[in-house]
Amino acid sequence: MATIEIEGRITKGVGGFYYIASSDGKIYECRARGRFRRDGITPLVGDIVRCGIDSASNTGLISEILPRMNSLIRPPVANVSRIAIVFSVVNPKPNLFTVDKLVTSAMYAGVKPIICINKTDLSDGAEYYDIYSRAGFDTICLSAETGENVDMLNDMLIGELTVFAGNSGVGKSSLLNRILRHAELKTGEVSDRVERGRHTTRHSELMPLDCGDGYIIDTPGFSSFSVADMDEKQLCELFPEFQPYINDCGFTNCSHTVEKDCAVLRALSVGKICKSRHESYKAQYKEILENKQY
Ligand SMILES: Nc1nc2c(ncn2[C@@H]2O[C@H](COP(=O)(O)OP(=O)(O)O)[C@@H](O)[C@H]2O)c(=O)[nH]1
Ligand SMILES: [Mg+2]
Ligand SMILES: [Zn+2]
Repeated sequence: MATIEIEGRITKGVGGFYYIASSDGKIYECRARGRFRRDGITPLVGDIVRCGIDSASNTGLISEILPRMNSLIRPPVANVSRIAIVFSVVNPKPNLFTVDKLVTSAMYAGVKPIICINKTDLSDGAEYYDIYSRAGFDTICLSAETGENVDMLNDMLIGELTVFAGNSGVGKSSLLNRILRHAELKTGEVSDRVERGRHTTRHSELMPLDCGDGYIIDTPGFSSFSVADMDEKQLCELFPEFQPYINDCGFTNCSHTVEKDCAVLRALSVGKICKSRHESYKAQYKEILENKQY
């Protein structure tokens, strides 16, 4: 029995089987070696792995997981390089607290967000574009309905492993149907509810970009990451637009919420920092402190 060594990426995991896309364009079905379980290691979708494959059956065993760049808990996926945070200008109208929580979670995971302002065929997204582009994020106004600027988003996904996040109804599935030629994701709120129910037994799956270089992960209903163990002192570091100011505050332990001699609050008062972003900062700061008390 001939065994060949391959290296590839886990694109799907179901019931102890992992599907590995190797650079030769093939998909191999593998199990993990018992050693991983004994060591408390679970291979994740997104992992780059080495496997020993039986060339007769094209199945085999994962022998090694290469070091991870990062890993998310929900969805459970490793080596995420971008998080596309989707919201719509209307229907549903944006909840910037929710958006900013996702932005902070992405920053905490060390992943650069792409802010996707969808449904701009229905209403101008300029107000939101201004907030997020000025804060230093890659920001796109687009429409899954008309296709406007979808190619711009597409270009940003090349070579990346991107998680799509955002509330139900904002148009994630519609965008993915535009981006992925072969995708036929269900759209609309009713089917979304069905999908969510089904998702409890379904596993995350990477979908390859049409160009072959890059993956998207489809996670129905997914809307927030866990920031449970974050320290409130770290929080300001996750707001890129605060960075030019935080060293000029009067107190070294400035919380940038109420202090008199706070350079962040000064920048806010002259409009150099957007109000909604600072409101979100204060709300997140409070939430972290409240969670700490238990
Ligand atoms: N007018 C308009 N409607 C959209 C757009 N994108 C999505 N929709 C609609 O919004 C609803 C929810 O879209 P869906 O893709 O299922 O959202 P998801 O829950 O985030 O996956 C559907 O009825 C879509 O047809 C858009 O850019 N413009
Ligand atoms: Mg959907
Ligand atoms: Zn301050």
